[in-house]
Amino acid sequence: MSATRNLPTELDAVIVGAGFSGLYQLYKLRQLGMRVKVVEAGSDIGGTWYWNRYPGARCDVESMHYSYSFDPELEQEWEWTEKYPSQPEILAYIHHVADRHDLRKDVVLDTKVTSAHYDEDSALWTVRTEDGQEVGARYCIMAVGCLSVPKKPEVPGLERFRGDWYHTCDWPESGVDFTGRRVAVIGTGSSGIQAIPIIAQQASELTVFQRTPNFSLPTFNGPIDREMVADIKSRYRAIREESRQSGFGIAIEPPTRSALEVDPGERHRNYEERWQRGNLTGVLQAYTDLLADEEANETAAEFVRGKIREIVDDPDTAEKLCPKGYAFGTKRPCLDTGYYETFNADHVQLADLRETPLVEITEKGVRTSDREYEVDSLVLATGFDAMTGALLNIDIRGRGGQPLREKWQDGPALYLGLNPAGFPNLFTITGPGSPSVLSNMIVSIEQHVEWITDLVDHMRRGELRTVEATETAEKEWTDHVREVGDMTLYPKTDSWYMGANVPGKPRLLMAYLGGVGPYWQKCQEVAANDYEGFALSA
Ligand code: N01
Repeated sequence: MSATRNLPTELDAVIVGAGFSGLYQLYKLRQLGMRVKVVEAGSDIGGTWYWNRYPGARCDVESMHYSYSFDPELEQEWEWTEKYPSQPEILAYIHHVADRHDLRKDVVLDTKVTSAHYDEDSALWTVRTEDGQEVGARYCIMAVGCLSVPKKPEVPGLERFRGDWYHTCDWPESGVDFTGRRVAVIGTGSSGIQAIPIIAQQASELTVFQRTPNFSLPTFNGPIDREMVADIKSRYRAIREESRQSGFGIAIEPPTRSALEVDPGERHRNYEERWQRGNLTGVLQAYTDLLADEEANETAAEFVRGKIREIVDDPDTAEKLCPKGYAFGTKRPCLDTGYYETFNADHVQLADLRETPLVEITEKGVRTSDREYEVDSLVLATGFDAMTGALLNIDIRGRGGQPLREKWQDGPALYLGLNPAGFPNLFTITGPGSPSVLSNMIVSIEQHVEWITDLVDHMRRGELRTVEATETAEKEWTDHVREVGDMTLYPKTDSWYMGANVPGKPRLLMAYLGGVGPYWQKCQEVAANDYEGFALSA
């Protein structure tokens, strides 16, 4: 635990959020000898992995690739136990890193940042917290996470419900035992799909309320393969570097052929072999055009549907679970352990909200257009106000007092996904306009933190006071992000990547699809060219 909940009144930098990104940023800025604190709303460190404690929570990047690379001894010493790391194991890892580098002493917990205002005369940020504290700092770094503001379903009545209810991303630390209870789960994204099989093992009855069926692939999770671990550890440096240069932040052999130039039999065998790998990139990266061409995509989508029809006994349920009408991969695909199989159990039923929409939550349960489902417990797996939600929840004001909310009313605009013009010395880690959620997050986090740290070091050495993106650079980059996105199928699908899950939110692709490697190269070029596109002043 941190020593105190009190912030000093002056710092060199304030970091908001104590997840993977905030903790690493603290480590790096402390190396520069700066006075830094991390301010965290939660009661402990861990960010996403602190809050998302729902049953079955697990990362869908393999353990050996979902860890920091900055500490070579740590990566040799740490032993993951499973192919995919569970939430408790990732949290234990984060705690281990914090202890190893004595990070906790500079983390202020249970303290929510409510505003960050820039003062042009002093060139300082004033950061205020819900409990009335105020701190001035040269730099303000938003490490607030991309998926940290929960979204509830837009239906009335939750306050009337007499049973107990939970959102997957704010789960009780003591856990929940559903034994003998009638449970409803609303939402079939990654969180719902991971939680449902575990809840089904406990509940006496489980009803899954599905609006949009999702594509989900099996993890084939299990004890980690020790030979593979030894092999990776023997060449970790090279693998990390390859990941940094790759498309999605995980080194894989890139595809070379179109799905449409391959004979259907061979294509099926290829998909089958990749399905058995139990990862996200296998099937999705089988061919060059799966995320760019509808016809090519349909071959993979139909392969997955075939699997669903094989696994689920009841043909009617299987058909309802089959995703249709959008391209495979353009809504975040899921990895599961026994998800489709769960629907073969007699006490599990699927309520298709496309046929009978959700109307309200009642005192006793959930009402759809055709009936009321009485339940004891309700689980909301309804997702997040992604990418911009956590930033816009804070009253951030830049030059001339301009609110970030006003600047972004038509959607987020930042240069390189790192800094919005008009907001000097404010940085976002894995912000909109960077590869972010369309990459292995830890790889992208490390890139951003290191780039920001180098820039701050450059500023200090040159006795410079402010750095901010120019309007021109910001516009060119934002246009580029959109153009690259438009070359893919992503913008055609209503997804949280597009902001489409939150009513009224501007609809645009918020992550950069140009690839982790090319993006990183661009960031390095910008730095090498005297921070081209940024205005630096003394
Ligand atoms: O949220 P989601 P999530 N009525 O937005 C439904 C990461 N993550 O928490 O699709 C009825 O994906 C909504 O339906 P629809 C990962 O990046 C990673 O599951 O909008 N239904 C959808 O089914 C992931 O993508 C991991 O039609 C409503 C569901 O709720 C991201 O977090 C694990 C509704 C929300 O799905 C978010 O995942 C978990 C309404 N009014 C999460 N509103 C791993 O690493 C929403 N829904 C494995």
